[in-house]
This record gives sequence, C-alpha cells and structure tokens, in this order.
Amino acid sequence: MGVINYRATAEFLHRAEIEKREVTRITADYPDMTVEDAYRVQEELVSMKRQHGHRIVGPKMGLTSQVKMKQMNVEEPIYGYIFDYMVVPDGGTITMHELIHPKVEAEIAFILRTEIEGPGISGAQVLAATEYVVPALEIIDSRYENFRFTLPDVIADNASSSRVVFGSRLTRADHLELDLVGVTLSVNGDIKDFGAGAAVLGHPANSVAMLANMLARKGKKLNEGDIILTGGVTGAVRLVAGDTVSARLDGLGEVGFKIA
Ligand code: 0L1
Ligand code: MG
Repeated sequence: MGVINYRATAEFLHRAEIEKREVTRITADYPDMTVEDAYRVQEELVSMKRQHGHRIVGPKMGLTSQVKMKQMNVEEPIYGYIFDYMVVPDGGTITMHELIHPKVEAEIAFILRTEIEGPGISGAQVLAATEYVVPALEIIDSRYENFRFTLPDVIADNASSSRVVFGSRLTRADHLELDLVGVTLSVNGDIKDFGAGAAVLGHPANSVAMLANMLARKGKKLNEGDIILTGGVTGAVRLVAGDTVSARLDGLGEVGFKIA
C-alpha cells in the first residue's frame, strides 16, 4: 500500500504493547514489506523505547530452532532487543493484565565479558568472550491477533519480546558442553516440553555468533556486559493466570516465576 511510514508503524506496535491490545498484522497494510524494511521499523521501535527511558539489557535471537524456522519457512533466525522493564526477578510474579496472550520458552543466556564485533565470528570466539551463562525463561507476547504473523511482522514487533526471567546462578561457559545441556520446562509441576542445548543452531554459542554477524551488516556489535537470549531450547507453551512455571537446566540450575 505504498511507501512505508516506519515511525508510524513502530508507534502502532508500541501502543499495542502499552495498551496490551492485539492488533492486525502490519503486512495487511504493507504486503510488500521486506525483512530489511521490518528491521527499520524495529529500529524505530527500539529508539522509541529508549526515548521513554528504557535501557537495553541485550539483544536476543528468535526462531533459532529447526521447528520454528520450518513453521515460518525461513533459513535465518531473527533478532530483537530485551529492555530493563521486561526483566522479572527469579521466583517473581507477572500479572496477566500486563500481557496479551503470553507463551513461555526455556533458553540459555550468555553474559559477555568483552565486546564481539562481526563479521566472521565463530562459536569458539563467542565462548572466549563470554563471562557466564545463565538459565532463562522468555515470555513472548506477540502483539498480533492470535500470534499470526509473517516474518516481517514479527521482526518489526521486536521478535515478540515481552518479559524475561534470568536464573540467579552464574556458570562459567567453559565448564559445560552447552549443546548437551538437558532442559525441562514445567507448568504447575507438569513437564510441558524438554530439549537439549543443541536445539539452538547446534550449540547456543552459534546463535550468539550468528547474531554478531547479523548485527555487523548494520555496523553494530555486541557489547561487554550484554545479556543475550540465544533462542528457545524448548517450544513455547501458552500461559494462563494461576500458572507456576519452572525450567531446570542440567548443570546450570533452575529458574521460575508465577502468573497471577
Ligand atoms: O524468541 C523467539 O523465538 C521469538 C520468535 C518470534 C516468534 C513467536 O512469537 O513465536
Ligand atoms: Mg525466545
């Protein structure tokens, strides 16, 4: 439908998040929107959040599992940004009225000791630049009706980012074989899904490497101290009020929260 108004489109998605309202996907108005256009909308959204005083905790990778990539018919994952207002303490409570239609997935997060600047970054270089790894639960909450979107829609919507809970135990990345780390995701004591670190692009460090290489195309890098979500080891499970969620990651510890 003509020339994309990046700022107005970002504002539309920003308002949907603030008002906790499902909206029609933006590609209904802009059917020719490309992935590049979508990242321009995301950049506007990120700068809008910063203007509102929010601070970036770190970038995140999404669609890193074969299952999600097949679902979306894509070969490359996507990235978005986690902000300080999204972080919930381990064992904390999230109220349903803060969210639209949340889902949760278990992830492994990396805390960087030094910056990483692509292109050409490998998983081994990421591990050398990593201070710690921690268990994480990511709550995704697409702003689109029924979680229905195309790839440009979800990129523009900051990769459905909404909340994140980091575990409190810090583990040195070189103490574990992260591809072999077993993960269970439980809701109200029942295991809803499980997997191994290898579900994330073969090894979660590969996800951070790919992120650094994708950011390099934009002249951006990963910064010292960034906390990076590498992508779901498990599938995403729908949440309702009253749920108690926990994840156990072999050698990394546990992380959990409640939905009120
Ligand atoms: O973190 C993620 O994998 C988000 C991917 C976005 C797709 C979705 O909302 O399911
Ligand atoms: Mg995720």
